[in-house]
Amino acid sequence: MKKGLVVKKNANLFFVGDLPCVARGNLKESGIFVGDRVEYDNRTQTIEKVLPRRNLLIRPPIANLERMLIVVAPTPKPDFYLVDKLILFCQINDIKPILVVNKTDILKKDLKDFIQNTYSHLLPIVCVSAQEGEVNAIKTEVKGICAFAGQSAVGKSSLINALFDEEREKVGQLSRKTDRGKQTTRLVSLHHLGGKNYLADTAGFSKLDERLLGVQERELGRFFADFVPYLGECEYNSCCHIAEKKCGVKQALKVGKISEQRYNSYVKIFQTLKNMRRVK
Ligand SMILES: Nc1nc2c(ncn2[C@@H]2O[C@H](COP(=O)(O)OP(=O)(O)O)[C@@H](O)[C@H]2O)c(=O)[nH]1
Ligand SMILES: [Mg+2]
Ligand SMILES: [Zn+2]
Repeated sequence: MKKGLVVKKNANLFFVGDLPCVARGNLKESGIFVGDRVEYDNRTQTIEKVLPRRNLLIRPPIANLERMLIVVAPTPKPDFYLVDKLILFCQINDIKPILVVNKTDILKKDLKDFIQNTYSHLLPIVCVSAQEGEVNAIKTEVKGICAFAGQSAVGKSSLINALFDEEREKVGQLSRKTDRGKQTTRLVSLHHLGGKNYLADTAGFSKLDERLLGVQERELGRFFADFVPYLGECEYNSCCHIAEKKCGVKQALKVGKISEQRYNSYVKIFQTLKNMRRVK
């Protein structure tokens, strides 16, 4: 029996590398995902077994994700609330986040400075331009199974095409309103970048629903890596860092050690989670 990686799924066919395979009779097809490591018989082209996973994401459907490359760009107007939600999602699911700033050909200094000041202490930042073909900085960040995430039209598909120097993903189609429906159902496939390194283009993370975070609002603070050093200075262990008087996080915000962007995202996620629980 051989071991391999599912890089693409097409109806009932699973591609283990280049080899199209079907699932063995008692294996549910709905239980095999792109990113799964499997045991397969290359003679009968049958997947016999799915090996244990490190994680499994449902939207987009992908297994064993190790790194998420969160893409932002000057256009469309950056949604840093989405960036903060994606970073949080990575923290919760033990995925390493990386920030990719695309379209540096039109990037203004103000935005670049804001991104550096807000995020450089939290995660690696790489600056690229799919249009100019300056994308090599991404390659060093792709280790294991990785996926792009971010708003529609920031250039994720363009980056894939620039990285592989051929048209592998459709560019621009998502910005048309009529194609909105397509983006969430689109299939995910892993592009091989050499060795054990793979990169997926995804559209499913473009609006991360707070419900998918799977945490209670009171647990949130410890998933904000930039809050953690100050949690010990809160008066109460159960501090929400919002209305309390003696709060390490609010003090750090006041003296500029925590950015307003990050704090505002925290409050917004906190309130959203709280309200969701109320209507349940
Ligand atoms: N100026 C500029 N435009 C880009 C760059 N990369 C992508 N675009 C444009 O951004 C639009 C959306 O690109 P696309 O790859 O479809 O974005 P996606 O929705 O994130 O996959 C297209 O019109 C691209 O031509 C870049 O580096 N610079
Ligand atoms: Mg795309
Ligand atoms: Zn506090």
